[in-house]
Amino acid sequence: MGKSPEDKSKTSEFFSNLKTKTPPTNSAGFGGLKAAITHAGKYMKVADAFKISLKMNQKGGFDCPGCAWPDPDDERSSLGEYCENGLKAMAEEAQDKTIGRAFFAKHTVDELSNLSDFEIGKSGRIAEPMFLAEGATHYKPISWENAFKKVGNHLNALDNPNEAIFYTSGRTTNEAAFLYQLFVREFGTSNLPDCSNMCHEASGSALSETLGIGKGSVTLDDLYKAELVMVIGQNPATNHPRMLTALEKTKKNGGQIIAINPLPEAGLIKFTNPQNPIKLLTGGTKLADVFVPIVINGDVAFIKALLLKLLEKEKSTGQVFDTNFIKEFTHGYESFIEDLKHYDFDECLKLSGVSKDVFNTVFDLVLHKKKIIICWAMGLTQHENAVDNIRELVNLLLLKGSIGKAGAGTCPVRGHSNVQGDRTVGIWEAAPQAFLDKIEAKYGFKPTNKHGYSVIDAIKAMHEGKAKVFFALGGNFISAVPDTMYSAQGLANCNLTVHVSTKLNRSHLVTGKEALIFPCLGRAEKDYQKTGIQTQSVENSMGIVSSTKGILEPCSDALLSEVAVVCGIANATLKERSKIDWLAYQDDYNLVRDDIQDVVAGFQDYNKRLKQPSGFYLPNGARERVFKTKTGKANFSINKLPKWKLKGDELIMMTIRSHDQFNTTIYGLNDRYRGVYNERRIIFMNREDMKIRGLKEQQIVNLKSEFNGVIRRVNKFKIVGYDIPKNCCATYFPETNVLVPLDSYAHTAKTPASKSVIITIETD
Ligand SMILES: Nc1nc2c(c(=O)[nH]1)N[C@H]1C(S)=C(S)[C@@H](COP(=O)(O)OP(=O)(O)OC[C@H]3O[C@@H](n4cnc5c(=O)[nH]c(N)nc54)[C@H](O)[C@@H]3O)O[C@H]1N2
Ligand SMILES: Nc1nc2c(c(=O)[nH]1)N[C@H]1C(S)=C(S)[C@@H](COP(=O)(O)OP(=O)(O)OC[C@H]3O[C@@H](n4cnc5c(=O)[nH]c(N)nc54)[C@H](O)[C@@H]3O)O[C@H]1N2
Ligand SMILES: [Mo]
Repeated sequence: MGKSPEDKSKTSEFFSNLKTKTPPTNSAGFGGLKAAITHAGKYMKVADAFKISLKMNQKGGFDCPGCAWPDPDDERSSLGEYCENGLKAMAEEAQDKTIGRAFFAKHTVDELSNLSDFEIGKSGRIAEPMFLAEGATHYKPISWENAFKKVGNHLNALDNPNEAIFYTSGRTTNEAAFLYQLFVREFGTSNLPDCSNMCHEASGSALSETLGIGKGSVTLDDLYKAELVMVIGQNPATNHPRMLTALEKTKKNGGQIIAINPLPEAGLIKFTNPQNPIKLLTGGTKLADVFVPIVINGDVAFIKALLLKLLEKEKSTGQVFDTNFIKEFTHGYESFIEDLKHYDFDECLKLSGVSKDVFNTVFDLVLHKKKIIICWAMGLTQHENAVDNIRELVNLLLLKGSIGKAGAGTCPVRGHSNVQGDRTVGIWEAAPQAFLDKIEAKYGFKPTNKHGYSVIDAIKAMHEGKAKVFFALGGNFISAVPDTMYSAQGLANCNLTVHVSTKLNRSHLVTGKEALIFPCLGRAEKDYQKTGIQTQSVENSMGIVSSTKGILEPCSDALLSEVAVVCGIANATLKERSKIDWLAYQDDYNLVRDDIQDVVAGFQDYNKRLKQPSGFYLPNGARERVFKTKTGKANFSINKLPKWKLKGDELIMMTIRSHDQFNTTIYGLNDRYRGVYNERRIIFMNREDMKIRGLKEQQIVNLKSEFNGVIRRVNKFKIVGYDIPKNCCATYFPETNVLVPLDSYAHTAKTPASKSVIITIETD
């Protein structure tokens, strides 16, 4: 009898040798460079590492798959526009170890699931397509042709196209993503959940409603020109290291920075640019002028406190708000102010957990600034009231007229390198009718306008037996989603699960009755097709579309590009009933871009403009003060304080990334900037909270979450006392995804609330 899907989805409960040090305040510098080079040297050929570091994010080079931070339009560092974690991401992808039939013959699926995520990832790049038959213990090789047929047969055997789910992770390029959604829509469904549903969906919802565009409004140049940058709920030193170079420039130009975060994250406080040799020697730049140690989910309360004081000052001086902007460009000001007046300043400040002194410093900084940028990431989007968090920030920007002018605006810092582009070209379970009409006009079939499943709905559908085929273009679904046990059962209910992947991950081990692994080329690899080596394109966090072209030889001859996989499946599934010549696209990606330009707004002359060294900007209404909302104006919104309350010994827990991981890919077991070494099964706790509960440093505890009467548990975590506000705690994602309730998600956006999980600590 094999292991149950739930057991296979669990991360292993063994400990390494936890060591802790006082966390540094500074980031990058020599330590960062050294860590990057040592890491790359361990897993890839030195010559390849060197080649990669010089070409990464250069004009005409390839786009780092590490994050979505933009590259400077003009000057780029000759030392390479990369960072420690970008190089680590590349080393993972370009590692020279491969696994194929011999590896899978040696290890059963059950056996592999006993490994930690760190070990699974280190197995190597997948070298050939593999198939797991019903009831089998081992994956076996399969030809591409037979594999495509298998997918086609399963899809065509469904009673209804809506019984299939097509997930996307955000590394997929525009070309592959466009073809994928086109195939899914021609097949007859809009079940296109993607990682964005778990990431910035709340930003998209809030920004579309208030500003008429689900993306940020600023460019890098705006960041350099801002008088004030607020960085909220984001840990750039680890997750967007090149952002710190931009913030360094903000400071140099006289701008100021406020960091709002439960943790005093290194780098936000001080940063040494690894590409500036003088700074390496002199010890870096102080970044944040003020650090606000907010309690988890205290953001709406804090911003409301700020709005209340600004309103008071506006009433007495008339010089705080941008009244001309408010009159000309906004809607809903009066009702917003009316609502705001009902709140009590002291109560809001108390809820935020911030001291009066820190508040006053922030208030003085915000009061007279006219060019404000607010940057945020998962610390704001992964709560039940995530949409409110972001709308409240928009209220602040609108009052200050800080939108649609140089040095001001919204900056949701995106995660995956092309997550924004994927949505732009149609990976959307709720695509607008105008987009569907364009598809119909171009291809002559009518795409369904019924909204498809988002991630949460997809999990429920699989669990309830309403979905039978799960297909993933990239990603690691089982480890990324909430409520691991419930989700594992959902996947196991499927007849077929398919993953297009570069590397082995847990989702290949928690399978449907049958399973396929499709190995694909990574970003750094050359994509050889009939018309030569292909170029692809991606869109970064600031709406710039640029080209990316691999430079290394593929790690195996049996790999296909994602474009070729999608074309192969579309061809094998739709056959004569398709109106599209699928196989033509894979020979020449220029043809895909010609189609995108006809269907998606803003892509005119796509092939030509992609040749421009820095790519091109997509249109952005908010940047021009053209607000495409229902009212035709920028909308103020009314947001309430969050309702949750802790009972008894409960704590509120955020699940965060360590410095040594990319989402579910674990590079190593250290979290250098937080002073943690050799271990991931830890819980960061406030030292007073530990004392009250009689808990000691490094004590082993179990964690329990209770939501709507359902209890979820995860065992064996070591306590690390940390500088975190009282009643708050933090653990790493994905080890504690088991505790995140499926039904706890952001209203409107359905982003899982993985930064506000209510837990209790158990000792046995
Ligand atoms: N090296 C590396 N780079 C990455 C990734 C990676 O895993 N590794 N992941 C990529 C992806 S997909 C994404 S989405 C981004 C993620 O980038 P981040 O959002 O920076 O990642 P998280 O670790 O989730 O960090 C959330 C931050 O928000 C804070 N926070 C948590 N709750 C709250 C709150 O209630 N209020 C406030 N104000 N702060 C809060 C946490 O202390 C933490 O500093 O990074 C991208 N880049
Ligand atoms: N508790 C908790 N859960 C979270 C989060 C959190 O903060 N807390 N964050 C959420 C967020 S922001 C996100 S974005 C999701 C991430 O969810 P996903 O995007 O699903 O997960 P990743 O870990 O980024 O996916 C890694 C896998 O992608 C494959 N891969 C890598 N490169 C390529 C490529 O070029 N092509 C293909 N086809 N495959 C490739 C590799 O096999 C690798 O194992 O997780 C979410 N889950
Ligand atoms: Mo993300």
